[in-house]
Amino acid sequence: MTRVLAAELRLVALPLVRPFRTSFGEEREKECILVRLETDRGEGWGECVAGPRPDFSGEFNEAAWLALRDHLVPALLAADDPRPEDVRSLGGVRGNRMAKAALEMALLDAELRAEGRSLASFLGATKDRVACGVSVGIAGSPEELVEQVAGYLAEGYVRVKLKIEPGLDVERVRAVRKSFPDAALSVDANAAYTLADADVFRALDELGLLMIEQPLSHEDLVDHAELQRRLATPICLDESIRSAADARAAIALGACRIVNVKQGRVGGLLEAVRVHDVCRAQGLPVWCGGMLETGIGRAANLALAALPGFTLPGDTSASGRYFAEDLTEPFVLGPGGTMAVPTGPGLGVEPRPDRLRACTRRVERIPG
Ligand code: OSB
Ligand code: MG
Repeated sequence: MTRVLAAELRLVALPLVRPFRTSFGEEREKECILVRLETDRGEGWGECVAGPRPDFSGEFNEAAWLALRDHLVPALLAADDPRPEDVRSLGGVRGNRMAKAALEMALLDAELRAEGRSLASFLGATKDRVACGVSVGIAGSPEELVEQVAGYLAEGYVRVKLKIEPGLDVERVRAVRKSFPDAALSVDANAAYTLADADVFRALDELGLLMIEQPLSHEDLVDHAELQRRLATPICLDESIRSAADARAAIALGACRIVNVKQGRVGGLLEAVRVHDVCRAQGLPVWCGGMLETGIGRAANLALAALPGFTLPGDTSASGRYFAEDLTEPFVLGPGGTMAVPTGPGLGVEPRPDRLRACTRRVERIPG
């Protein structure tokens, strides 16, 4: 039995160590909403993966703030004994998955902390360390890209994902492949291509890539299936998979052979486990994606990535790949390019008060 007494929404911003450019835009800082729940059993923290603009998804920070403040949090405060599994249909709210995921994370954190149980153990983790890859933004030049990749490989990352967009693709990836013939490489197009880009895909198919992530529109599973039939390289879906039902549809259509699981994109950790379960039952490998999270969301991602179906390295990079100073104690890359899964109760991490103060743009408390 848990009673939620109040919620606090907090907009934070952290400068990125280097700009992160994708096919849909460039970020110089990480701006996101943190949720802190006060319950009769203690507090819990959640992080929303939405960004400042509706580009990766239709959700963005100002909209997620309103969805939380005016709809989701009031419904949570009105509920008797709200369970984490209730959050997906809380208040009859449709969509707004990233906002719901943040709230679910905070509720799980509060409950698990009260029980003294780690999130990883609750979700069904079978590993205490996870293999880590790194996602490399579109660089200023091929030379700059090769230099960045060299740095990440030297740090120990076991898989490198290159962001691509039309015109900044085959030549860039070839340059990296030539410099690192044996590296585990993948590319992520963030939905920037169409089936008319057959030449690009034919060329990428020759470069020994682990996968091509979200090449086509987030809404087009049929075209992804058509493209997958033409390629030897597995397609991995990210934006297209918003639920376990989407994963079932994508697999049934042959639209992908790998799935990127992001708890925020699918509406929470519990749905992320269901996506994992669907894929595992069908024999598809999954891996844990990222949204440049602070240490709060990173802790949740690492717990998820410790489930048995996460057989490929994730975008779960160390704090230092993103921030000079994280909100939490920093996550660091360890032996063999692996990172430790947090073992403390709940998320196993907390924001440092000094860092919270330094990074906060706005706070609003919603009393019960
Ligand atoms: O498509 O995976 C993506 C970051 C923001 C939005 C979308 C994506 C990404 C990344 C970064 O690739 C992954 C990370 O290091 O967190
Ligand atoms: Mg992606």
